[in-house]
Amino acid sequence: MPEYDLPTPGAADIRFYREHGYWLAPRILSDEALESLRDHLARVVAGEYETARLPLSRSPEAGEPADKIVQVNNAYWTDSVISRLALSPVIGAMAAALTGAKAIRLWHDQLLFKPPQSGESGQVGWHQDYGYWQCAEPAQMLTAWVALDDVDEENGCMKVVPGSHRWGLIPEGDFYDQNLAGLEERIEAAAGRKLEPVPCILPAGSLSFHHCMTLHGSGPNRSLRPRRSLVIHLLPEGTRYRAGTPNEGHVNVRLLSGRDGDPFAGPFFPVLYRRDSVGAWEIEDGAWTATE
Ligand SMILES: O=C(O)CCC(=O)C(=O)O
Repeated sequence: MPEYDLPTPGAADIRFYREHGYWLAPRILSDEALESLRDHLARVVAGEYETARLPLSRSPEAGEPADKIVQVNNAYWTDSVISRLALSPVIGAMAAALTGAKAIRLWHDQLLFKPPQSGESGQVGWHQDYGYWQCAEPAQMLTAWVALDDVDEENGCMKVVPGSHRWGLIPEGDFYDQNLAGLEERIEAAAGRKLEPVPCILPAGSLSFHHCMTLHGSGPNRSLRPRRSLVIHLLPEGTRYRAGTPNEGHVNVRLLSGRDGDPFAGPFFPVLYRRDSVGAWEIEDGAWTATE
């Protein structure tokens, strides 16, 4: 029996996303699914890869002390449970509703782990994802940020700047700059506006969505709790390769091996959801699943 109603966003939620550039979605994962995901995340962080396939990249390397933020890109290559979440048709259906896309594909995933009391070494600098993704257009890509723990300001939840998806691209943004105050000053000077971020406070098992132009970042984990998440970067179907941008070196350009104007498609950009391709939903292993 389903534990939760199928949480496709309604008209008011879609309006909210389009106006503010983010949306907090309800819970989609049961306690059982969360427990399994946390267990598999710990294995990936430790470098124990179930599939024997390596992730695209990671920092720090497996075996090095995990005393700062741990980032594993394309963790879904390494583990079946992580893969199931990264390719969830429910998340795809929500993203399709928010963007109006016919289908949603994976751009890449990013497992993020902020260890307890990791302080400023866990911070993520203010940035717009599109600053890293100009090799893809149009700029309507989005991210599903899935909380595997309760997240709040104490353990360094993500913060977004509402409405900033309409500000244009601000080159000062930098995921890796942990001097948040200095970065804020430079971004405010460049944008000619004040940053007024709001925290994405989420219970474990729920998620937020943000537009690829929305400014976001996060502060330190000062708590005794971990902050574990799977960040799932998504492409509306029809997003195309744009050659010759500052992000020509993005690994997805290499994975596509295409020409200017080619759609990002094929096995490296798997489909999560295609409208009308799935008719029914059920809870399987504690998570929502499409049945056909
Ligand atoms: O988890 C964070 O604090 C930042 C995540 C992020 O940059 C993203 O979801 O695009």
